[in-house]
Amino acid sequence: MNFKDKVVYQIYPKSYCDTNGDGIGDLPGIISKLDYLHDLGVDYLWLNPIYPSPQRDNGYDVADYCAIDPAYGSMADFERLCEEAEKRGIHIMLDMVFNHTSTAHLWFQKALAGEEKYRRYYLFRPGKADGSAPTNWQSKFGGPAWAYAPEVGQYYLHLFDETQADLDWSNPDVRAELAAIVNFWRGKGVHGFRFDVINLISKRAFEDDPNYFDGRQYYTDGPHVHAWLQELNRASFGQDPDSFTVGEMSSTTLAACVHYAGTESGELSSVFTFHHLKVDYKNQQKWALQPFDFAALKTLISDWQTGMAAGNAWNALFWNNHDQPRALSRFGNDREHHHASATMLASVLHCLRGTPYIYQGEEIGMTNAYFDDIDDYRDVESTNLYAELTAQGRPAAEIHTLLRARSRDNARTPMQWDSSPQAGFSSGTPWLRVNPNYPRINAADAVRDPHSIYHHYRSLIALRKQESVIQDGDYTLLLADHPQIFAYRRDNADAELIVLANFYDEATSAALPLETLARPGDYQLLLGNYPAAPALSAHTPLRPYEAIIYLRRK
Ligand code: TEU
Ligand code: CA
Repeated sequence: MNFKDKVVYQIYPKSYCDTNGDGIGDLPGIISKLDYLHDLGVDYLWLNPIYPSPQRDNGYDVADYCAIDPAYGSMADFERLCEEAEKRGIHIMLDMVFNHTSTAHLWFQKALAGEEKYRRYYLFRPGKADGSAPTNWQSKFGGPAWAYAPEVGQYYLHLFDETQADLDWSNPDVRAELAAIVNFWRGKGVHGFRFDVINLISKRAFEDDPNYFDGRQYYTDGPHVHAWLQELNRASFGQDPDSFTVGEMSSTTLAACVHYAGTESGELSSVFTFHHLKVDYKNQQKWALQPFDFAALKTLISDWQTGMAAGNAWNALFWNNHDQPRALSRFGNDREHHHASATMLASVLHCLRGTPYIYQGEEIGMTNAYFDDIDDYRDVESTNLYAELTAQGRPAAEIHTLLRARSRDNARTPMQWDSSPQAGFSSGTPWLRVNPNYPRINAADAVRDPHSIYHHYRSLIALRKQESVIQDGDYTLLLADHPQIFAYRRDNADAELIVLANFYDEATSAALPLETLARPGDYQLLLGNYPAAPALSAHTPLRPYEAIIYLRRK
């Protein structure tokens, strides 16, 4: 299937639209918004997990892979969602959380009850001679990555929360179960799959980590990961010529991703990678703040653009998801330049080579939540951090600064539909507070205003479908050393595209080396984010956060 002209929209079901007033978004709510999504022009809807779950990690702790959590609706609702979406030419993409299950899953319960078959589904290991955990690895959510199960007399590995037990993929029964789950959903007409932290499934060895302490070198891009993905592909989605898959790759490398998402690899269609979203991490630490490193951002995006193309592999393109603070609040200016910075970020991303993802609310310029009360937070990672740093004696104000910048709840606040109470998300009390800026930032206003951020996204989606150069053109970085401008060229047999974007509050100008351009007069303005964009010249002026896309047809 050709997916080069497709755009994916990510829905966080819990926060999208609540139709029965329990404060939790649901499948009927998504169905009620399909016309909105169709008008936007997206092709796929990736839904975060909707399976029965204790919700300790908002559904990434799956208790049953082949059912719908009653909080979201029924299987009949899901089938209706698929049908109604397909009627509008939209496909559903489901989230497959296969590195771990919830400890509430029947498999784990049977393991605890002493069934040998199921104990072998997980990574139970004896403690060290002194009774301490088998290795010193740290959980990604803080604390040790091993928990002791007295029922078994051993520890089990959990790279995430202690209620998320890692599966043992080296057990062929496990791999067969997982393929059967994909096939179950294929049977419902699902063609799209997103695989959660799929590059962590192959553990290299269970040893103390002397270097980084967290253990990631022992399980990231492990020895069998490619073989197991190829096997899963053959046993499930690879049998469907219309399948489209994306793997979430944690702390990976370009070389590994060329395999994961290589056209000829028989693994996945595409990958999510995160290097470009760590440029504001001080010393690679999520909970240490620094202004984003613009030079690094450009280099990373460019290296992945050219490296994946050279390897004949395909990338996902995204600024936002449910785990990231809002990019607009992070790389833009969500106060004085709300519209310009939101549309600039969108323009830069949507003209790159790869599949663009729009995370719910991004298309209307939703911002970080900026909560200042720990009771407003729901995410286990945030509440764990608060407890941990408080215990270390860090002042509350300091911890709040970190959470306001980095908490995953920044992205998870309810979708802002209109200016009615609770932003039109729910008639009850939302599970997570609505951002108080909804009277100003909401979908109803955005759809009405032809110059809104929403309409800019619509135009970008339409352009990808119209212009083959956006789908498959070669990428070249321009003005590599410019401290404010991200500029690049896309080029194929049909056309040449030039994108100029100012990432900062101050005006500047793009001095493109004229010898690299065909006659400047040949470039037409395709899309700008300010009224009256200038023509392309040797010194194209750019206002704060201005982004301009030019096209030259061949
Ligand atoms: O996330 C994987 C992951 O490692 C991160 O994005 C993580 O949330 C972040 O590093 C914490 O700082 C995936 C899901 O997207 C996330 O929501 C889940 O919590 C996680 O896997 C476990 O299933
Ligand atoms: Ca509901």
